[in-house]
Amino acid sequence: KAHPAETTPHNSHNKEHVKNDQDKAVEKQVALTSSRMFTKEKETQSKSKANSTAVRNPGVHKVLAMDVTQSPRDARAVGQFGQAVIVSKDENAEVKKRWDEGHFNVYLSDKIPVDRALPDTRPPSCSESLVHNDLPSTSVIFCFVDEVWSTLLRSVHSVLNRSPPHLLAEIILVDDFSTKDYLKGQLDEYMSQFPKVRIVRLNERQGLIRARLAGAAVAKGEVLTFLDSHIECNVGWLEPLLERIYQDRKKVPCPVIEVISDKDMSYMLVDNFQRGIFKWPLVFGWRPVPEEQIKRTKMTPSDPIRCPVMAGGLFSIDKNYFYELGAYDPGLDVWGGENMEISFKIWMCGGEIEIIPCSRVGHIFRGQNPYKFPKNKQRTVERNLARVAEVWLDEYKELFYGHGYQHMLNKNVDIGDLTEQIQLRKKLQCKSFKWYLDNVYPDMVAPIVKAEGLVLNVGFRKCLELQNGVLLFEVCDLNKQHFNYTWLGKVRQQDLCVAHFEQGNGVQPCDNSKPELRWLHKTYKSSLADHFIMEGPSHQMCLEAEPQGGALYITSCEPTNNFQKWQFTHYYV
Ligand code: LR7
Ligand code: MN
Repeated sequence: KAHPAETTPHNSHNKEHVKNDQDKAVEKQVALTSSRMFTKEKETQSKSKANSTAVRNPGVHKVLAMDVTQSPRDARAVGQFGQAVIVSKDENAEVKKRWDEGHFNVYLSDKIPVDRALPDTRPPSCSESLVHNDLPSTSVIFCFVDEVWSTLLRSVHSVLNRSPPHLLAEIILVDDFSTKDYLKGQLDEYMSQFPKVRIVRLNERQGLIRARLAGAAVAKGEVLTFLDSHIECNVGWLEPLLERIYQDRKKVPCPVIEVISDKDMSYMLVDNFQRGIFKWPLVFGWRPVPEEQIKRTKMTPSDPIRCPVMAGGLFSIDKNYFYELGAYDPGLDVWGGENMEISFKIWMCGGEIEIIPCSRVGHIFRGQNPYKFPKNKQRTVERNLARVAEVWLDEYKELFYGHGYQHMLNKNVDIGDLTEQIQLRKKLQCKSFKWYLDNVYPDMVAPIVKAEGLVLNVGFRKCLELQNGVLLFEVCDLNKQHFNYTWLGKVRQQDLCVAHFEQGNGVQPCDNSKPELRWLHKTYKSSLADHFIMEGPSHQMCLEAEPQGGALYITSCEPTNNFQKWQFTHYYV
């Protein structure tokens, strides 16, 4: 399918749009910077239209820095240009009182103009970089539950004021069943002055994932841009994102997420070359791009940054591509994990996630969610993550469960039906998680097992062996005594696992939900580090080789007993 921008003539989506002064100013600026190049550009483009992935020509006009707030309405108001605001001592009680409404300084937010100016924090070359005239239009989707009034307004105004009108199809506010009255009639009334703003109301709490899906379902723009409801888009934020999608519809660009202080509401610049990553068990984090890579690829501060995982809240995506990818797993509840899901899906199924340094958006980072979770927060998030792990992680899902989510494998934990998600991955012929690690996130250390090789007894230098489904203790022989020590504590040879002895002959078919196959070894930080410890209901027991060297038995643990000490040939953690 062709890119929407190729089939839709410039501005056709925008028929009803009434021209205002800002529009005219934009047109003038575009005309000035591109009048001569435009015809030529059009010709060359039509030649390459057949192939939508072909790298396009550079753009034709400079990014529009059409920021009306640069000469603010009220220059003396607090917080202008993203300055920190110090509240006087006698206001502290009020600050405290209102803090929990949003888990940030709500009192202060209410004092700062909803259209305050921001410092232009882009790398200097960004204002010179060129973008195309016929970029796709976007629907901006904010979903929110019980968002603070002034913050929600500031988010919306920042989009209205700093987006070229011809590229902003609409702003969709999805109210995820808020309980606050001001988010009803008062919000409708306020927003009615902006023809581009639409409000969608959900009649039960869906959580941010399904709320975003509800917004996307009614969006008219060619691109979807998702934003949190407590952000401020900075100068020139939109065009660099859309330009990237215009170049390649499978690119999913994210702005640099800058920090709006939860305490003094100041707008803070973040370090260059940061990318989104995850650590086990699927915990999102920021890490600098490896120094070596910056040098090798001669990266400059304005170059797009390939990003293994997105933070989740702020990105643009071609609408058709979003649906080709099956959008979000609608089985994800309330909050959490959807950023992992969409990131793995994008990379493994042929797309790319990038941070675009020329696009910058501030976000209020809060210590706590200011809204209630319909069910327990931890259980909601871990259920979401387990869904993602089951669908996308292949054999690496053991690393996820092995980092603190062992209990999720319990047969009575219900993570819902995954049939459709698994089918989708097949249908899209997505690559393996191993491919993702090797190609997208090669600096991630992810050994598939904790240890492997022979399992040698320190006291009596013989090894564990499985023979006809029985656990034996024999002269070491690498050909037949190779075991894995897995993230879930299994001592495994192919499909067989060493079992706690009371449970039979010491060997059982491996099954991650069986606690009787779990042995603590090595990572267990105690004097028993190299023992195989079997945890009983009230005590610990250890695997021991009989001093004469024939038999194995289970007995109470003794830290200094060498006949209870076992070593794998290789350890990876
Ligand atoms: O049930 C809900 N319904 C909603 O509509 C819960 C939340 N929401 C709304 C909420 O009002 C807000 O606008 O969804 C948006 C995101 O919720 P936040 O602001 O509580 O999330 P966060 O900023 O703490 O968390 C990050 O991770 C989330 C995981 O599900 C989402 O992906 C958020 O969008 C994401 N935020 C960012 O990426 C901003 C940068 C944070 C970082 C790192
Ligand atoms: Mn947020």
